[in-house]
Amino acid sequence: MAETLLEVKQLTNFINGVWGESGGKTTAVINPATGETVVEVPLSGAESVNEAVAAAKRAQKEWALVPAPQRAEVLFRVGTLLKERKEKLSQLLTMENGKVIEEARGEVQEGIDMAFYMAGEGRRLFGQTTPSELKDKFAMSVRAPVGVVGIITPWNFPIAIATWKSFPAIVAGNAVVWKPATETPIMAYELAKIFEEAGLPKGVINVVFGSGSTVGDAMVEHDDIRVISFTGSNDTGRNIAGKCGQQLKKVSLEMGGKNAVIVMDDADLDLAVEGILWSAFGTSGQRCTACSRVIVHEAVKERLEERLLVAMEGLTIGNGLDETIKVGPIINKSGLEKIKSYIEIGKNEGAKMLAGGYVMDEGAHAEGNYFAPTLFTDVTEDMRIGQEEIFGPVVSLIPVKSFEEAIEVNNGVTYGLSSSIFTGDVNRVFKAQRDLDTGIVYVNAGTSGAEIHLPFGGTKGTGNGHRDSGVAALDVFTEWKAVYVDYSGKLQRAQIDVE
Ligand code: UN1
Repeated sequence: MAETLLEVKQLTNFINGVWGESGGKTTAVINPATGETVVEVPLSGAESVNEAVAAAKRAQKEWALVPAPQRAEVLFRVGTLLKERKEKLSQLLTMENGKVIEEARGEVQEGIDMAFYMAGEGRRLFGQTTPSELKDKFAMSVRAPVGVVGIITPWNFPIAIATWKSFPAIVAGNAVVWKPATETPIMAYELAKIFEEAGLPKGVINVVFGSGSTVGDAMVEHDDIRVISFTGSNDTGRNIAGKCGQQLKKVSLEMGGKNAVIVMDDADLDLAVEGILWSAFGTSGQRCTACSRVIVHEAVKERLEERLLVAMEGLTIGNGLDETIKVGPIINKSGLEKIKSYIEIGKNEGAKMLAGGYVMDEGAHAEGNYFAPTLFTDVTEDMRIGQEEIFGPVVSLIPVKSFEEAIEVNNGVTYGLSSSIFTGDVNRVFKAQRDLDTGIVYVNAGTSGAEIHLPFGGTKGTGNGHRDSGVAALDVFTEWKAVYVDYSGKLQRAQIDVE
């Protein structure tokens, strides 16, 4: 199947508008549903990063001079091409990442939406005018591009997150060096081809495939990259932040969550079950926004458990290319091992396992990385399974006695990405949106499903105050420049010559 959708057996870097030669060191991209090799991806060295940065630096100077509405024209064309190729891209996405085809289509749609949304920014990129304290003087703040930006994207949303970062960077007049995850490089290859066809000048986007420790580090350490935008693991993010801090380099981090759905005693339980199922087991729990805790009022705990268990029985697990499958595989063997280890941790901590908890490796599941959707109950706040990100289809029920306790438990983790509450009480709705301490809050919906025109990101251990997506993304990829134009014809000193 991959052969018919993908014309190459080995991907190559895209630097200065030129596709590299095949050969050199590579690693295999494995379809997590079947164990088959889909394509080979290069493991580039630091010299490729140097080349890409040099190309980006040259290209950026010209690109920044192109009027923003014209820069946006390229994004309109990118959006149109993404739309035309939506089905092909979705199939390839399922093959490299494993997510079920319906979700893959949703993810490509996120990229299409982002293209048209950010293209619209080409006619806005709003700055501000402000009165000057002096006569015959004009003051304004404009958004200036930062120059060359480095983006490092994860395997769980290989196209959506890449578009959240590259589109605002490009429309704002920057050039990009992009390191996609080696597990899912096909989306990067396809998106780079689309940029090329859409007429983006050479060097404005450069793709360098390779490992975090070589390519990622070289990007982080390169003096000419002025911003790093990273989505991925907490350890890597902290490491990047440390290095960028030393170099006074701007860094935007998005590093996961321990997101909870709160189910109050007055909740519509059937709706809550649907919301939990979708956000806990969609993408096999491999979303930063995945629900991995359910904080449930004790009055409805048993009823919720019963209904969840029934609903979980209806989850079909397998190759996501089959339209009837609801839950796909785990990205790789080490992902599976991590999930397995948390099952042991949960059991040892005394949590009660009501369903799942095992690797599925028989029959149709023999070749892929499948894990049975798992439900723990009687989890307490202090347990590791209630605190740490598992990144798999494992959800922990934590019973509470009141609304106030639910909020406290929700906020009692180191992460702060997304939270949700199911309740029919309007007062609780407004209190919850104020008191839940995450960057994203849902009412009567699960914890996932962010829309591209709103800010995406979180508080505490999730990030460092920046946001992807939405207009807020422009803050990452631009510098505010204060511009004063004095038309009085004389020297006017601020603070001093004020009458
Ligand atoms: C992520 O998991 O890092 O809100 C991104 C959502 C998706 C994006 C998730 N739109 O679940």
